[in-house]
Amino acid sequence: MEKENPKNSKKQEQLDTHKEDSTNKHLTTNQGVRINDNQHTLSAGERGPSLLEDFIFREKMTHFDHERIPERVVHPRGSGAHGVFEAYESMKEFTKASFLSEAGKKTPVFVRFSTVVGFRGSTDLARDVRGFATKFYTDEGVYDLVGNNIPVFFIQDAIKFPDLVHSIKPEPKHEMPQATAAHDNFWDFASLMPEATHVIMWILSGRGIPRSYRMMEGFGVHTFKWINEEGKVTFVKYHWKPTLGTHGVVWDEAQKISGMDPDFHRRDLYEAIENGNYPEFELGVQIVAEEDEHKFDFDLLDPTKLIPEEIVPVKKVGKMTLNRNPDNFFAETEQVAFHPGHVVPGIDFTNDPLLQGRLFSYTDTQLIRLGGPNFHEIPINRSVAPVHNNQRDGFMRQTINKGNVNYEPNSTGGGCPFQVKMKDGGFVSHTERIDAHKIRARSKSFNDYFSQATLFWNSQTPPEQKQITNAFLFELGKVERQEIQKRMVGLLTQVDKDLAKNVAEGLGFQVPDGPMKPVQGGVPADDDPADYEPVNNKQAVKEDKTLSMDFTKKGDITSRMIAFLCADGVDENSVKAVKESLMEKSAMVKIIAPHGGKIKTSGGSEIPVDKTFNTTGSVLFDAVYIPSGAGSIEKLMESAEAVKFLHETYKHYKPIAMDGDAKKLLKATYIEHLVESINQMEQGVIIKDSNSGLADDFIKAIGQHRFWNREETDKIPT
Ligand code: HDE
Repeated sequence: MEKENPKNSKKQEQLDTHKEDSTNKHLTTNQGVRINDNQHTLSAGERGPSLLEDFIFREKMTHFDHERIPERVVHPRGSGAHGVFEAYESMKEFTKASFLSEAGKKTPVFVRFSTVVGFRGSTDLARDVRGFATKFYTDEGVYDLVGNNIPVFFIQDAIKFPDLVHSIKPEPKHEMPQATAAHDNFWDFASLMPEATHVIMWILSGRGIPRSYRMMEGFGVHTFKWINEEGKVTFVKYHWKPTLGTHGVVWDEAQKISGMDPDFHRRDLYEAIENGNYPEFELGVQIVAEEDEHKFDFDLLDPTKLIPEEIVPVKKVGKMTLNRNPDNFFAETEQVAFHPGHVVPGIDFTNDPLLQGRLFSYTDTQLIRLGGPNFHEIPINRSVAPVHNNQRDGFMRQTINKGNVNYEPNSTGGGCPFQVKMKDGGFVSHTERIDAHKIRARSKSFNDYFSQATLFWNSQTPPEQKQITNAFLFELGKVERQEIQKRMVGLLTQVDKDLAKNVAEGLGFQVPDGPMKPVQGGVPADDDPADYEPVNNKQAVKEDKTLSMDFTKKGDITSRMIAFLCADGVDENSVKAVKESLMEKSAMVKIIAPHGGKIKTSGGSEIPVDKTFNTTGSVLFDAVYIPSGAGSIEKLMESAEAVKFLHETYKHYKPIAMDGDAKKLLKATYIEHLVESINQMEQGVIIKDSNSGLADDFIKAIGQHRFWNREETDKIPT
């Protein structure tokens, strides 16, 4: 892989000027006064009271007392990385945006991935939408693409956002539960907002519990406008496609990871970058000519709909490589301020009522979160394009504006800074003609709530459908009021009859005939409820394979975590041969053993142990390998933890490889009878000698990610 030099960018130079390095430096106060005692408060005698005049103590404590800033009201838990975006070809035909103007053009970026609901310290593996926000430091100013890992949203109008977020956050009475939608308030809201049904299908699929931030897609969600030099408009939908493919974990795993390593995604991103396995995402766009705006079965302005790739393919326009971890989490990842309204010439908004509301909300929220109007001056937020205007003052102003002129037009300042002449570029809004009444209403073209939910359902493989059904049983099973469960299942009857039936049966009631009329929610008081009747089966495309995660790119095992279960007496060659083959393919190998320190091999050499059964578990790995060695296998057979490791790996559909006699370990498990009769390659359990092609088969199996065709996984206790 050709590695980008992480230091090589204008943004990097700008950030470097703000960096502090205390190597070989004295400790000082914030005023630069050197401190010679950082252990004792100034006091009247050794046993006497502290003195108010101790400015060193007061300054240190005051700063500490003010360390926290309000967390984001949504997306508080996140992880960031620096990188570079490189355009594949000129997109000038469609947009004058300079970062897309020529092949090979590079633009520095900062990305923040996040969960939406959980607080800042919550688990990464919550079932949730993931934020995928990218700041492009373009030579024409900052462009923020503030997207999610799911292409559709819960609601159609921004005015419902506070209700949505209130309903999904912990309940106000007791602030429970944390980082989950599985409670009455959310499902009450969702069951009264049929437009949320589509996004719910996505969240309850593997997309809601990604394997890694590096292995999820990103979407701009709304339709945006691109504008070229001639002022011609084209509609676009943005996609980020991870080069490692799109992968998820299963729910049992997610819950266990949350206990074992709540920082799982943060750690994965950080370590991958430190190890040089730079995450890569290709930027794609679905391009729709302006004159085709109305040719779809849904409204392009409706953020609860996607354009099936079957109709409009995704054109790849560039690649983003994340190649550097932030130096300081707070300064960079916490203080970064995204805003869908940060656009550059060549990019414009559509009238999507959700997007329009977002254009207000993001600056507003930064004002409280970052404490004033100068957040654009925080190093991570600074544009690399020069900033000149007459905005002045405010909390924490950093820029020292020279001169006596802070208004325009002016004569004493030579008219500077002056407006850009049309011929010299600058941002020009699309001169869209609007001729309308001022009303509070939604276009009827937004009313089809279910057919894309059905499209999504139909596009899933049977194991994926089973996961979604189980996820409904978990989420709705946590709901205490049966009328809410029933109302939700009523909506599911519009998506798929079998899904509704299976969920109803699992919850213990008869499937309702159909959706119940929204009681109060969803329907403005003096509107005709008939207007809100769902219109099903409008969507012409009935199935789209790109909606299934099973369709994703496979085969690349870069950075996959492989556990080697070993104990004293392991065969050194059996470890070495497979480890080398895996590492050649850039996978990461960890030796897991019953005790720490080193294990003795059958030949008398020693192998350092990376983790013990006390400090790790199968859920933190992508696959497991059992090297041979009679002594080692005997000890593992006696270890309940080793047996559990294997059970879980099988239950979670992950590849297992065993070198020759290591298969004796199966005798201590519940899976022996399952493994005996299977086709090894088809079900990802490879038992052969390490010198007869085991590593190659194992690598192929890991590249498949999961083996959903395994049998009786429900019956395996873990
Ligand atoms: Fe956001 N959203 N959002 N959102 N959003 C915020 O802004 C909001 C929506 C998204 O890593 C907040 O700086 C409204 C859709 C991401 O810092 C806030 C509406 C999409 C992030 C806000 C939406 C997003 C945010 C909270 C409905 C996908 C995290 C802190 C009208 C396209 C960015 C902040 C980061 C954050 C408002 C809907 C993505 C309150 C009002 C749709 C990735 O301003």
